[in-house]
Amino acid sequence: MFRVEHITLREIRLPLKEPFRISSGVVSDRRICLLELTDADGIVAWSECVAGEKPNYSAETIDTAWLAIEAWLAPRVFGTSFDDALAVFPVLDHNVVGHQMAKAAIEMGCWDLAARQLGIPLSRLLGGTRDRVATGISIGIQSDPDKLVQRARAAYDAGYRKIKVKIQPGADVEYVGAVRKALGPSVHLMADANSAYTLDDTEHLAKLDALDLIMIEQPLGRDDLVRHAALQRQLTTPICLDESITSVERAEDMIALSSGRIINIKPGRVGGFAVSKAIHDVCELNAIPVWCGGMLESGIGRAHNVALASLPNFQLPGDLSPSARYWERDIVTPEWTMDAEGMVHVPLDRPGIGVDVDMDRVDALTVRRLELGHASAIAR
Ligand code: OSB
Ligand code: MG
Repeated sequence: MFRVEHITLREIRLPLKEPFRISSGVVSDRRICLLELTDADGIVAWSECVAGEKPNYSAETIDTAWLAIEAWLAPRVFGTSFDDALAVFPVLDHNVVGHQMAKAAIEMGCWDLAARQLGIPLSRLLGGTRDRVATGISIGIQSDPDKLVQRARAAYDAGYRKIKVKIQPGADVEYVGAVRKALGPSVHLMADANSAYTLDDTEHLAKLDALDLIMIEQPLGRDDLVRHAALQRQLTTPICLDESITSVERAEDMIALSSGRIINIKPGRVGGFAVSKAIHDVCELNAIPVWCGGMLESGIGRAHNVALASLPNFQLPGDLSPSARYWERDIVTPEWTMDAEGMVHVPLDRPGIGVDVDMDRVDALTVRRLELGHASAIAR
């Protein structure tokens, strides 16, 4: 049983080491919303809202999430006693359409709170069984194939167990082909289009089949489950859905329609851990492998993703790069690292997310802050 008494919302700005370009946009300075949740006993938990600055990946942005949390979502949890963390999502979801990333931020913070209260690692509260999780890298769109090959080679040498290359029309078959040629046939290679194509591109996308990719992620639009099914019938490469899967029902639809054969689970995209676990379970029943995606998280969001990726059906390497891939310095200690085998270790030696938040650094990076609590919820 737990009760959230207070949430401090903060926005920090964290500059990426280098801009990250995908087909729908580019980001260089990450605007990140952090939640610090406190319960009645003074236990403090953390979470991160993964919404970006612009609505290019989904309809949400950090500003819409901030509003949703302040106005509609946080007031629902204050003063409510929850039997367990699974009970939080239905309360946030009832009669609030969308805003999955805002819901997830609160919900995942509640999971950390529950784990800390029980004195167990977040991974284990979620049902995780692994001690280490395999890591892949997601490489943004580069100016030419040679640059991409350089990046991919460096990642392969560093030990990454999967190399994902962002693609868009004009930077696809030739680019990925150059990487396949340079790194050889055994490297686990994939491409992510972030919805950059339509069914008119079927013939062109089918050229990727010759490159023996482990999957192609989200080639078509987020609402295009039927069209993805048509495309999948024309490809030997498995389609993996990302943007399209926003709920358990969408995962079931993908399976029923054969719109794809793999799912990238991002807890932020689906409203948090309860839904992530349900998607994990439905996929396991249907022999659909899943892996944990990333949204350029800070060390706090990464902690949540690593905990989720320790569940059994996370069979493929996740987008869980170490801190140093993104930031000069992360906001947690220890920072996230990867061993020479491309594995990230699941922190199992302490309760909750398993890393400490560097408060001095967070304070220094904070550009806005809002205190939300039980009293203000009643006043509203
Ligand atoms: O499609 O997976 C994606 C980042 C921002 C928005 C969408 C995506 C991504 C990534 C980043 O691929 C993966 C990472 O966090 O390393
Ligand atoms: Mg993706």
